[in-house]
Amino acid sequence: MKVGIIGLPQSGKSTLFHALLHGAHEGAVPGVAGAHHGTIAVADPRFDFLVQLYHPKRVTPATVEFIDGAAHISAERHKPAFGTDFFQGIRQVDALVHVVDAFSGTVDSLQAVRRVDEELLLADLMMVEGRLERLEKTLRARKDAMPERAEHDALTYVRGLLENETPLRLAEFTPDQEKMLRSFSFMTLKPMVVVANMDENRLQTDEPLPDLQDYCQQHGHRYLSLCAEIEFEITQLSPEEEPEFLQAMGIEQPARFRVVREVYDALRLITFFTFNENEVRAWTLPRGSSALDAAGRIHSDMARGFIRAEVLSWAQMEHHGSWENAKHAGAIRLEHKEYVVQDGDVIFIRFKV
Ligand SMILES: Nc1nc2c(ncn2[C@@H]2O[C@H](COP(=O)(O)OP(=O)(O)OP(=O)(O)O)[C@@H](O)[C@H]2O)c(=O)[nH]1
Ligand SMILES: [Mg+2]
Repeated sequence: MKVGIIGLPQSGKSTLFHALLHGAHEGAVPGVAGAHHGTIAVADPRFDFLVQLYHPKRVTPATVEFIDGAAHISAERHKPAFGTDFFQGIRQVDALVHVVDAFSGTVDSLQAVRRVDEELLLADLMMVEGRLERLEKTLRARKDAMPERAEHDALTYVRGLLENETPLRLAEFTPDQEKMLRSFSFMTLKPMVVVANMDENRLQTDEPLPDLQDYCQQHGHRYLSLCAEIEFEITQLSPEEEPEFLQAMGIEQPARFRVVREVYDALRLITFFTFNENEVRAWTLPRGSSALDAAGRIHSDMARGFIRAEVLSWAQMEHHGSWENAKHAGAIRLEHKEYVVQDGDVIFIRFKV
């Protein structure tokens, strides 16, 4: 999964990026000037619990790739210039983290978020108009060109939405429309987490930016506030120092947990776990996926030869302390293909090929 970090110049994108990486390796993004990326293991106490329990030879956590600086905005902070290369590095990301300066006192954070949102909307509108023009040319020549007609109708609907300043993530589409629109990688269709980058001294006051929070709610953005600078400091601490520092700062969880959780929620993703003596592994699936989807995620043979899934809910896993105890207590369920996988399920697929 890829997440693009965007925002106006000097809003704290790189500071947050490094806080999220938590020392993980970073590299330049080929072909995108100034952009960096890095992949982190998704921190998950449930995963750590399983690793402690089974001491497998190999551990494979879920991962997220973050890209910083791919959305290129030049010029000074009050008059940002969105170049034609603005979207170069973020077209293909799954979600956006939008960092806004709420620390310097010189930026109206609501306006800043609006400004970038407008730009994303305009980019979608331009793309739609370009495509519509070409479709109309085709349709003038061949009135009965069917797939073109359907695409034209769907894009006309999309254009109407965008002209009304409705981000596409708020719109309702039929499954057919959704499928057709996927190839456009529309920016306003991407889930977004707005991160208000707070001044270190205002972190502990509650409900700091109600206007921005309202705006986010109305536009389908997730919202969270943090102080990127402090989050970066946290990455410099030893594991022993961290809890004390967090407590002193009144931070319940560091950003690398919170941001990733919001992104997962925004993308409607869930995690399930598998284990044996060789490997403990976390897997990511769209919410609503079936046991058969889970099997297919692990191996196509498992999906083909699927018999049953043995499933232990995370609550039961915690309650019994191990798979084996849960088994003795009869807490492991046998589920069919259609079973809807729940976040945190520990799954063992029975299959035959
Ligand atoms: N006080 C304070 N300063 C911050 C915070 N986050 C970032 N800064 C400062 O803001 C400046 C810009 O931070 P960066 O992380 O480089 O911002 P950026 O968005 O990556 O900047 P560009 O890549 O140039 O657009 C730096 O001087 C940071 O030290 C914060 O939470 N509090
Ligand atoms: Mg930067």
